[in-house]
Amino acid sequence: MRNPIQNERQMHPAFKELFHRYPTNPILSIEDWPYPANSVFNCGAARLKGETVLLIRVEDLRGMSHLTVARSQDGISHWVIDETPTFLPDPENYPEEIWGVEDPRITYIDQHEEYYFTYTAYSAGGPLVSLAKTKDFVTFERFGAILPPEDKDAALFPVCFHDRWALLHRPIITTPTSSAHIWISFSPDLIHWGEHRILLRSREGGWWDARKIGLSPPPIPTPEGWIILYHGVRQTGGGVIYRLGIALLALDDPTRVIRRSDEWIFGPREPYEREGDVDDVVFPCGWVLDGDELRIYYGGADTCIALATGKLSDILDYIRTCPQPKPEVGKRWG
Ligand code: BMA
Repeated sequence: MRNPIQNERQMHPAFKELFHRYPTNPILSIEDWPYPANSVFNCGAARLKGETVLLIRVEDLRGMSHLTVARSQDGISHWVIDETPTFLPDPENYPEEIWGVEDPRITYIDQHEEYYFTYTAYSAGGPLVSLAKTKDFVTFERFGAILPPEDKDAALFPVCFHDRWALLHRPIITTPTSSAHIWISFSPDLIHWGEHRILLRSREGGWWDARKIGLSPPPIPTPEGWIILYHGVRQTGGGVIYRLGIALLALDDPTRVIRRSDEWIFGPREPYEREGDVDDVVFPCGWVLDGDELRIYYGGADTCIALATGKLSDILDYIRTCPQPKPEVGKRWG
């Protein structure tokens, strides 16, 4: 058990919070579940017919994950949770799902009038990126594995760039330094992916996002560019800390990073983020934009689901003050 004083750590009053935690967080936890399971956490989010739909990672009592849908009118309370698992692993037809399905990220594709979601399939060879689609979060169509292991933290852009779809994802490169960066790849049909390149690098040394970063929710378009939120993983003597940073990509060319925050903008602070199955983790896979309000749904300590809200206009004001990273041209792959 941690020292409770540590759990109540507050930021300096001069620190301007971009995201405010919902006061009665967590908004969903295992106590709310209609069937026995271990934990509910990282979830994708979407709006469907005026409701907020969460596609939630549920870890069962064997340790393997499936996805279950919860719906709410206000996106905060009175969640109606499917009585049984909504999207179970299907290892007979999709052997890559043998150890479960995890961490969905949902993108509504206007052109197809359907929700596509990437998720992590936990294969015997490691995690990889799979894709499925749905119109209603009741019936689903799988496309199977779209990228081989080890790769995860993937999300689609909702539009094409010069007739090609774009995907952000995070392969692991096994080198002596074992770096893990965010990559971007392109596809003519959402199934076959190529033109791979590194988009955003994990930093080195003492940085909060040294060695390992990964995309959090799918990119959001704004007149100034695509906003991406990503998690950075800091390895410490006491374990890992998952925090969030932000970046802006050019609207017409998502391979171009315009801004990237040096500092993290959100990190574990409250007890439900600091203590759980995996301590010190905030892990959003979904967000919903409603006017100027951005609602972020995140897993707390791999144990519950919490909500934080921010203003898109404040986030853009902040991003404009962030440094412009050097272009990737000529840098090594790794
Ligand atoms: C990452 C993913 C997430 C998880 C996080 C912290 O690698 O597996 O699903 O929330 O680790 O344990």
